Amino acid sequence: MEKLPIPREEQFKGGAHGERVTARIGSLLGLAFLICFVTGLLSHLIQHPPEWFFWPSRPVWLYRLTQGAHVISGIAAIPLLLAKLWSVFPKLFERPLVKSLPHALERVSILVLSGSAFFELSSGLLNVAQNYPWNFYFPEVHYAVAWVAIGSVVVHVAVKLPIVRRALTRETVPEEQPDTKSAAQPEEQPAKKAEKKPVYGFTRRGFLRTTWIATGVAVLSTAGATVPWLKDVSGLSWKTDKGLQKLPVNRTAVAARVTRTAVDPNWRLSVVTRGGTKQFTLADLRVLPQVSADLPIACVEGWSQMASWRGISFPTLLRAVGAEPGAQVRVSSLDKTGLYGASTLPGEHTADDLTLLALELNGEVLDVDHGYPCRVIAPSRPGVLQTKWVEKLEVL
Ligand SMILES: Nc1nc2c(c(=O)[nH]1)N[C@H]1C(S)=C(S)[C@@H](COP(=O)(O)O)O[C@H]1N2
Ligand SMILES: [Mo]
Repeated sequence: MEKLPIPREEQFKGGAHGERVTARIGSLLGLAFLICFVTGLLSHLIQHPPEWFFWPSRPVWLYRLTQGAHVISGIAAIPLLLAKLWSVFPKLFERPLVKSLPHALERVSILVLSGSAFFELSSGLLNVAQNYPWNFYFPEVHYAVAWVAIGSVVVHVAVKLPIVRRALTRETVPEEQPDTKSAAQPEEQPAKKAEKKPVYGFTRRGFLRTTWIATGVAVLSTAGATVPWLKDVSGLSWKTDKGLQKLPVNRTAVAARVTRTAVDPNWRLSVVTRGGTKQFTLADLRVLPQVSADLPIACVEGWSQMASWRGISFPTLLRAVGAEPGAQVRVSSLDKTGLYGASTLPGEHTADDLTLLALELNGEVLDVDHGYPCRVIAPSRPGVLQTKWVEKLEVL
């Protein structure tokens, strides 16, 4: 069989390839990755807090903001990554394959970088689509590979810094007017006059513009999952407010296998303190002082939405059992089969009057899918920690 000819690097002409394009797109991609990494790390720390970690309970939308930034920067990074890979695609056909040891290391590092970046973006995307075609526990792997990705980004940026600087300076300071800042400029190689390329496909500007537009469209069409005023724009948004009681349901009572236990008239809330255990019926809870609060659910799976909640504030509840607000509280659910059947409220949150054991949502008694008979709703917390179908609180 005849072999297909392998293309040569020089055969790729046109504006899509070249260091100026790569550097421009790369800078934005780097920024997107940085935002994604920092916000992802924050989310991880909130869910697995080490001793030294502190996360405030106010403003109530703080976690919603950081998680929204995580999803949006991740979505934006997808077209940017594809465009950047295409801009450097010819380098794949660079020959000889390996010129020297540093060159070999560089190529391997780029392989690791693209692989981990691609993995992070695609696994994140599948996660928001709530489609899990894998058999590993998503958050752990997504988190571990994030370190590989950010590490290789840092190495990559450090190695490419001279090229990036050269490419970006050439772009912003046209050769026609070298007098302006030239004194401050480091010595540059005489920049090659931009040669007129036989352009088929994209011009440089055209490719860049297409990249920015694709990125904008990707963001606008999905960001409505978390940005309220984009709800109507985002056709591809994965959650809407059409859900039960105007809030999406993340895991239903059927899925959590609590359909019977949640509506059992013998249900009691146990509150365990050092002094002993107190039990509350739903009627007992209803006669405690109730407060209302508008708080968002900000799901780590990429959607977030505001809702009106009503219930007993944690400080009130803790005082009712003789405990101090500000103590950590372990929350357990009737849901024993899932991964999110328990959570721990930090002291910062149990001292906050807006942290509720909610009985009502948007003016109605909680639907069983939203956590009836009662659930936790706390300000500035990831959705996974807003435990539904609560049966036990332990004051630690
Ligand atoms: N017991 C229990 N509580 C839970 C969950 C769960 O699976 N089990 N899912 C959590 C997640 S991931 C989210 S985003 C919120 C969603 O709340 P909602 O379904 O009422 O919108 O509930 C949280 N509480
Ligand atoms: Mo969630």
